[in-house]
Amino acid sequence: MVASDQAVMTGTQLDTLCINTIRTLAIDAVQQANSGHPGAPMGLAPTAYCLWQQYLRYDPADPTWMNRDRFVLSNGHASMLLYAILHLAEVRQVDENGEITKEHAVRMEDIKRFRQLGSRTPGHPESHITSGVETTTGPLGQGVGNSVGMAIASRWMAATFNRPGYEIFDFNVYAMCSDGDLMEGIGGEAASLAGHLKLSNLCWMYDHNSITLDGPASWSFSEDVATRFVGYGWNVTRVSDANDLEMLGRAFETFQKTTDRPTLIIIDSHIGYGSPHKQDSNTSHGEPLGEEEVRLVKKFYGWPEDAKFLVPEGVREHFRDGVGRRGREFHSKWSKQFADYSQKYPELAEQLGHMQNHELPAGWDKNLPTFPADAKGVATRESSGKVLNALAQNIPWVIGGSADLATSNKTTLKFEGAGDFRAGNYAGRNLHFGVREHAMAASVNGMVVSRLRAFGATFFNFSDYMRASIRLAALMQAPSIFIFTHDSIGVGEDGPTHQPVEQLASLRAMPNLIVLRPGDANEVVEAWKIIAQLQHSPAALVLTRQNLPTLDRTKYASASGTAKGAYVLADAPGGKPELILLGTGSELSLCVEAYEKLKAEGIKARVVSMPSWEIFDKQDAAYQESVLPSDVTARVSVEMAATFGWERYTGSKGKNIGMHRFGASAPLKDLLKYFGFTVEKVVEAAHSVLGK
Ligand SMILES: Cc1ncc(C[n+]2csc(CCOP(=O)(O)OP(=O)(O)O)c2C)c(N)n1
Ligand SMILES: [Mg+2]
Repeated sequence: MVASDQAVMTGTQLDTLCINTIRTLAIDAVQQANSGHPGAPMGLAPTAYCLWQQYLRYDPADPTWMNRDRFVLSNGHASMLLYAILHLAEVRQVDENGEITKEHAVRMEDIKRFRQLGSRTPGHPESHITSGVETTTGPLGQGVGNSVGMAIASRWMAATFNRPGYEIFDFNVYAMCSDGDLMEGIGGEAASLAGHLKLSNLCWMYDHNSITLDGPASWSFSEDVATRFVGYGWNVTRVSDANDLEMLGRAFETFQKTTDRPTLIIIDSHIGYGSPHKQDSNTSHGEPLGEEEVRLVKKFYGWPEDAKFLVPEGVREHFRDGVGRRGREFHSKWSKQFADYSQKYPELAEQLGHMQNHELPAGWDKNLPTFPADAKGVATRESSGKVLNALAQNIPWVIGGSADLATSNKTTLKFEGAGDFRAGNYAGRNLHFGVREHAMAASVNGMVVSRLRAFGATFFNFSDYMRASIRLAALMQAPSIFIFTHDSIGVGEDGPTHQPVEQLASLRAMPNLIVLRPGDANEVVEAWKIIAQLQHSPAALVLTRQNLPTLDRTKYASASGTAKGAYVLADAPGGKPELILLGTGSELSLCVEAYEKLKAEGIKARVVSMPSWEIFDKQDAAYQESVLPSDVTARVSVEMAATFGWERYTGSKGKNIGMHRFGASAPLKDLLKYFGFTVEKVVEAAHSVLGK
């Protein structure tokens, strides 16, 4: 081992003590849980300590402070690093109502119960569980993706809310990441986007420890990361010894002085620093050290070998005196300024208040369009674009864009002043994500946890590229908005590579995601109203490319039923059907046509429009029974997608018309016929379930 490996360099003894406290807390927690990764926290402790103690503008007494710097642990497997820091910095827990409690977010008992049921220290950081955790991480690459969205949010909020003499927003975003984060495609997409947007408020700290789970990183990762990031337009700097606090400090200062580019700090570190037996071996390091090794490591750190979960005297005080005091000072200065600002700009302050709580401003639903009955109709992507434009005018913090398909997705905000978000024009509300679906979704999540209502759009088929980020939005209860158009074989000539089949079923299987597939323009309006009001769930809005008739709502039920997820659109006389047709999206009008035919035949049919399974499933049993009476077992669902799951609503005696293979490249009308999405086929299925 070289000399510099022996101890924390250039700091005081107290610095060393604090750093080794972080390390040993991580070691002990992982050992006690008999599960987790101690190595990364050990190697990264000096970096995290240096950042939090000296540079991060963060008030542990208020983890909801709007202008706090953000710290993201993208290498979420190093969760104990974050928990130890949150514990030592005494970050407070915030309750479900957004109120700050007297409790610490991570108490010693939580550290002792690392990875146990109900603790605030789950295996990977989860932002809805532990205050101070800015975003949920673990799937590598997501956190760095989120950090780009947070940096966008900081820039947008500054450009939108700051006023001369009132720098209300100028927060920086720091993301720690590992080899895995930079190997992942999303890491590259996110870095490319951040460089393009010149987000100089963004700093990634790359733990260059030359090792991954399977063995040396060189087995699978040999590119020149520095050169790659220079190519992305980043400022790249290097800290050749992760234990050198002075060098780390200089790197953070370089970041803070850089005003035209994001900064990557490459930090050369040793995994499991201080664990000589492990660090040279190729065995997995993602596991507890073992009791014997723990003792050796503690000895190496000059720690009492038998002490467990030890926080030596002076350590907490030192944190209070460092990040605690600095944070309090920054925050109180800011609060004074914000009080003045609120006097001078009450409207803006009010907006920020709503934003902070994911609340809607008064008049959020004014001027929403309504669509007259029209047999030729309009594509739901088209009506959605109109509603989105109205909503975004009413809710000034709705921003977003598409992954290079804005013209197709109809997501462009066209009203006066909407503008484009670009390097140099950070007030713009139209984001251009480029062909980077995954980073788009992750950065939308980053904006949403920064309290914007951000949206991202692409073709429905490419939702697969975003799935990992959609899942995290759902898990962390972030009301991100995902807009998907071209939702079926209705795409036509582009063919099966572009025609979604299984995406609806797969998104419906995701907990806490609200999937909405409105059946006509007026259902689109209602769907958007639902989305606007979501506070703890993301939404996937699934829309057509092709025109759909706008149903005559004087003849059929009002689209307001959409609010219940499913509703009776057309009914049998006396509300006593013998048959139920269920449809969503573009197949709704097909059900209506079939209904009219069946009616003419004297068959008592009902049409149920079912734009959202999730919302319908939340209704009480009486409502569900009123829509789908259990004694009516003759049921047919129609949806141009995999039928997987529809049995739940159509039962064992029902029939499901849908897609049982990939689509094909052909004009839409030929596909509809070929795959059986015709009135005749629906009528035929109806006869069959009725035994006629
Ligand atoms: C998307 C994803 N794939 C795989 C994993 C499982 N995993 C956890 S850590 C890790 C790699 C560890 O190597 P590195 O990223 O260099 O982190 P280090 O061990 O050096 O801290 C892997 C593959 C994951 N968390 N996320
Ligand atoms: Mg590594």
